[in-house]
Amino acid sequence: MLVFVFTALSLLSPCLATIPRPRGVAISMASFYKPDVPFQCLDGSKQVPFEYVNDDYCDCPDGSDEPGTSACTNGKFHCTNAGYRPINILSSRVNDGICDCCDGSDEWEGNIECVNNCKELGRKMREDREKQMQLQDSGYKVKLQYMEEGKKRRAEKRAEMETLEQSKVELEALKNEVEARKIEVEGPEKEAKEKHEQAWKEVQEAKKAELDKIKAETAFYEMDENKDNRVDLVEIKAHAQFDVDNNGEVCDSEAREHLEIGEEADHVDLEHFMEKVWPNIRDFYKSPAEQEDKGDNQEIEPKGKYTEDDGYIDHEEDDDEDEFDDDDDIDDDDDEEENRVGENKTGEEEAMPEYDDETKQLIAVADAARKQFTDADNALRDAENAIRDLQNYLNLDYGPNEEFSALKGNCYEYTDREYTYKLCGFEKATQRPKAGGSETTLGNWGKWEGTPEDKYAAQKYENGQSCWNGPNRSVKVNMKCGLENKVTGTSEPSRCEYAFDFETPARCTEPPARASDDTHDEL
Ligand code: MAN
Repeated sequence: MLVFVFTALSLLSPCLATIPRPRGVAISMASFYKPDVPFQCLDGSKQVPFEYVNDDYCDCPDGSDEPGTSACTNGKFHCTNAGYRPINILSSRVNDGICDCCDGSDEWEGNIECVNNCKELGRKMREDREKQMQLQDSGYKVKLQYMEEGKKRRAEKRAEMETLEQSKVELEALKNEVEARKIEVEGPEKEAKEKHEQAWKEVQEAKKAELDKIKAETAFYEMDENKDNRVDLVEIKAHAQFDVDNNGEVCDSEAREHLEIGEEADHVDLEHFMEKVWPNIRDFYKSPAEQEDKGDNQEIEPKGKYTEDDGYIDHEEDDDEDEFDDDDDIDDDDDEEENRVGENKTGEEEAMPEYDDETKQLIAVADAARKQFTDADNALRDAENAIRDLQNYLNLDYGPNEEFSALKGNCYEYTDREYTYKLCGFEKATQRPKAGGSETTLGNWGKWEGTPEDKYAAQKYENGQSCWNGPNRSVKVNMKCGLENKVTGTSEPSRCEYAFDFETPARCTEPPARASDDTHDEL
């Protein structure tokens, strides 16, 4: 069947009205289909008589001779769709019983009745477009504010940075100055403290030596059973602790060995005892009371001595006063029973006496210098930290006009069935199970990752917590124009690789003038 219909365009456009066109041909292609001349297949492969166009027989390899029928499998049918968008469909769909064109022109045989809903679709399209324009319009206004604020913020940060760089130089100089002063005054302070401490140590050692002497004398008189101011073999043999070979008795040689005397002697006097015997036995010597296991906790105190002239004599208190033995000393008590070197009455370490006034003064000066140094050091560190923060801010790319800086320091949440996701702009993205549990870092700010033409279409947050047997988590944030900053959706397209949809005014563009409307091109 020969099908050849010309579309009348005379009502719409006087210049196009003169070009009739076969069914299924777009206006732009009408000039290739001239009724009076043979038709040249559009691929240039051959020429056929014009009557062959739309004669329901496929002549051209590219199907261009049958734009209005389904004869060629590779042909294209053009739907004019007046009031909506013109489209090309595969000509195999012509008269296939399905309405593909909104004007119904593909079903011209009438096998099915198509409703022309192009106008309705056109209206809807214009409404959507209008909404989009309004969105872009309003969003762009916010974006302009973002741009202004972002630029201002960058300028402020730069200025702040300059000021801080300047004060850093000053703070460094100050720190060096107070450090030198600190070193200078710490020298005399150290010297004075060491002098004081050395003196204290010497006193302690003297006291210890004195106590040891008392212990030695006590031991001597304890062992001197017959009180003849000598310790002889018999007396030492009475002490089982000198039974070196543990055979149950202290034999002569063991006694002599301990007394450090040869075969010819059988006793020692106090002087020999103190010098030769006591150093060897002081660590294990037990008084008779201790030997009987009754006096474990008894203090060892000088018990006095017998002299041939005076009988029993008490040990005197120390004769020499030292610089630390003043009246206030905690150990300076009449009740000597409980005094021990280095310990006070309660058995605690005896505290070193206060420094003298001169040393105290040196310490005060050094303390003040140390404080000045610490303050200067802290101030310098604060400045360095602030500079680092500013540097981090300034190093980031907030878009061509700083518009994305509005996202910096702000977080946005989105909750789906299982998790609450959070995006903190230019910082990180996290995931927290709704049912409770710890937060998982999905990624830290990485880079812009849009297309080469549109770099700011997406952000990448990377190096999040590692996925079991998988990659470190990461998030791609796809950004589009919206009236406010918000995450509008999240997904995990592949395990531990997440995608967030994010709306922000920063992505809105200045809408073009509203004049153009491509629905009218074939009206
Ligand atoms: C957690 C979540 C999921 C992720 C699995 C991988 O359950 O982070 O999103 O797919 O770990 O094991």
